[in-house]
Amino acid sequence: MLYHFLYPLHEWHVFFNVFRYITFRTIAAILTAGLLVYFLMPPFINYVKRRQFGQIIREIGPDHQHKAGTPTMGGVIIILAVVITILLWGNLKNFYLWLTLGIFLFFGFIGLLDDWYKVTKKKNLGLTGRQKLLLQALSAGLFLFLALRFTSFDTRLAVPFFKDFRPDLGIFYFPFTMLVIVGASNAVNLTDGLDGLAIGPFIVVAGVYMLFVYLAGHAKLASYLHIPYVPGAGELSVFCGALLGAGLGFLWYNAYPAEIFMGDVGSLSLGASLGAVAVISKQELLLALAGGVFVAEALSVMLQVAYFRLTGGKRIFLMAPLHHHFEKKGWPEPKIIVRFWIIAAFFGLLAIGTLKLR
Ligand code: 57M
Repeated sequence: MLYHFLYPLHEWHVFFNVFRYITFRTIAAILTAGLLVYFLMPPFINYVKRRQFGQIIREIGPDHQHKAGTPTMGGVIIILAVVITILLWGNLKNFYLWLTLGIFLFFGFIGLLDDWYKVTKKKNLGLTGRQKLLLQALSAGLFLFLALRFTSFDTRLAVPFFKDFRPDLGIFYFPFTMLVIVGASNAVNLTDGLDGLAIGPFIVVAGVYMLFVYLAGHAKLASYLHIPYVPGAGELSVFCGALLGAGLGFLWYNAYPAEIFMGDVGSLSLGASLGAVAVISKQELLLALAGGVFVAEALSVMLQVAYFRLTGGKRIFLMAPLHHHFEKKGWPEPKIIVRFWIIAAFFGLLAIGTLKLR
């Protein structure tokens, strides 16, 4: 909004020219979203405590009983902060911005239903796993359809390290897009099992895509770096800035010992937004590298379940997802969390490093 009101004033004074720059608005978005979460979270925590929307801890698995009753659904404030920030600093004429915001909100809504069902034990609200996956897949399909219909977006796949190999997936871009967005959403959801364990790597990946989507939307830089040029994608840098800022603000309260959990409303929306940005920037495969921690966590579950079924009950890990394995090995929670952050930082740097390997 500020962009639309203040940028035109540059004819009156050159200072207002600054509102045109994506870089300026991205930094403003980081600060705005971070401060909004920082100041809005404490009253929300008090509200959740008053309403007793505390986390229910399941019996099986590593002992988390001491966490029972911890306020959850902090993702509601993350979403609120990101929406306000985008309305303030985004170029609201950018269709990719609305598409990505739509995915962010829809996945958040699915997560909110789940969280609400858990904290209020209202059976009728809980979506089954299949219903959730179907809704998520359909929304990802609609996301791609609208991008193909109303922008210059195409179905050619960009492959990291191979600058000239751009296969056109055609109709298969739909299942591919669904896999990226639904996969990212559920991988973040699985990872969110220790204080700060999901939001730390999320901040790293949001930062990596803040850079990549800016470059993808910049004709000269995209050409120089041999990455696909996606006209208009640069505006999503402001969105990634809002995600990063809100993530930093949330980490302030989710850091061990957590005062609040993000809930499925947070993990599903945050993961899906990373998937959506990865698709628009045509850097989907890169997400598997930048989000290596999320991939490792999701993979550990798939391998554990498959091996369990194949061997009639044997396990590869002491418990999946991966963070539970280290808990079972006796690693203190803060040590697991910070070590996952360190690995996430390395994956993020590797992802940025691929820019020079094309
Ligand atoms: C998402 N949710 C946390 C919190 C957070 C197929 C199977 C692998 C699924 C998986 C599962 O149920 N995952 C759901 C993980 C939960 O966190 C809540 O959920 C939101 C995120 N979706 O925001 O509201 C618990 O995690 C802890 N937590 C923190 N700090 C945080 O900042 O300590 C969360 C955030 C919270 C809190 O204790 O209650 C979760 O772990 O459920 N299932 C599992 O992960 C289970 N694994 C398992 O069954 N493994 C089996 C098979 C199926 C692979 C095996 O290895 O043989 C484990 N999780 C739990 N208990 N809770 C073990 C059993």
